[in-house]
Amino acid sequence: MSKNDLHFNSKTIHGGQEPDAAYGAVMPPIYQTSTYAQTTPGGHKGYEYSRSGNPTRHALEKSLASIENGQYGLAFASGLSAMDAVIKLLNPGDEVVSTNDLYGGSYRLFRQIFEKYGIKFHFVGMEDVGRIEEKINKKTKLIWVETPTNPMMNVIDLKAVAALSATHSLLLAVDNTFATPYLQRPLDLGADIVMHSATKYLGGHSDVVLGALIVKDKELADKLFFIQNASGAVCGPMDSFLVLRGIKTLHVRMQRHCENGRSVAEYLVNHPKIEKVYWPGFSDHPNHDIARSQMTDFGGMISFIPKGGTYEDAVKIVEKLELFILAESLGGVESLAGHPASMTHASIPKEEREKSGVVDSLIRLSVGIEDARDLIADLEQALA
Ligand code: P1T
Repeated sequence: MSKNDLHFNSKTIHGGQEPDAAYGAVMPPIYQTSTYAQTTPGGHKGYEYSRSGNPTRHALEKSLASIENGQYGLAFASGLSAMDAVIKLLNPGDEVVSTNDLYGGSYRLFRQIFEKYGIKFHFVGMEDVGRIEEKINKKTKLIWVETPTNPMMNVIDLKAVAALSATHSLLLAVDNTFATPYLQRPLDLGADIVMHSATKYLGGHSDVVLGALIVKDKELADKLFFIQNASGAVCGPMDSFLVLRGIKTLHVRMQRHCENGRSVAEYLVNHPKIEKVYWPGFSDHPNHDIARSQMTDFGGMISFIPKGGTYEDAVKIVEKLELFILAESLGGVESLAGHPASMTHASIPKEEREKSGVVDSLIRLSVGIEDARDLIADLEQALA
């Protein structure tokens, strides 16, 4: 039986995994070593230096490839360092078309690091795929998509973007952090590269920072492996172990995140003090049909705006929440609340961020896997 032919809920546990060769350990040992003994120069057992390769990281990389239906997985020190490796595929003068609504740190990496090296970024609302085409010219090399977007929960039609990308012979990279492969598998829809902040749902327990890339194509994988080793932003063995352990329960956690997400979204949308709730599971969400067709459920990320909301109103609510912890990040077992304008998206200029809807009164929730009744009770008291 090939472990790569298993159903998703088995691949999370077995995909790419074998008991450890030395003693049959079912979980790979944390190979906490920087280097490996050689019998003669070049005479080693497959590993020579832990920046280039480490057995614990390798076990994680094989799991990542398996759950995203890819061939090659690469694990990095953080989500941003995984993105950094993708942009290093490009050369000065190249152009990128990116989602306009995306994690503030991704925007900062593009604008404040890579623009200095002569790479140009266009930010467009990709709900209308035609807007991407308007920005494509001879210098365009890459389309960068985040879907669902952080924090506005727009859903982008990956098949349509992949078709456009193929027509123009571009690379298509998809940040699959919010959805995870439990909900959507971009490589199956035509993407070339899947990226994760594994810090979030893949790790799942708010105890590790790690990033990932997954690809199918050998030539592309080789270029990325070269950058991973040459630039050196690798994750350590302990962090690799933690994410590998997290992935083993991804499917059960995601199921509950989705159920609780639905309960919280439906509670909020019926609340008299709430102006607007952004969650792709609502039938009147502008991209609901695409969400239904490319995702298996709608996830546990929700943003909302209180009625007549100001910056102060939003701050008052997040400060009053008790079970929802006010914190950056998302995707852990515990529920978190965030204020994007002052936290995760503060590095995007106000004018730019408001164009995509990230107003001062917006609140973002990462709905955890607690009992939904307790989460709703917490929101009830905070909104009272
Ligand atoms: O934090 P890091 O592991 O480097 O990943 C960056 C990143 C990339 N892409 C998306 C969609 C993300 O949400 C993130 C990190 N986001 C947060 C910390 C946040 O609270 O939104």
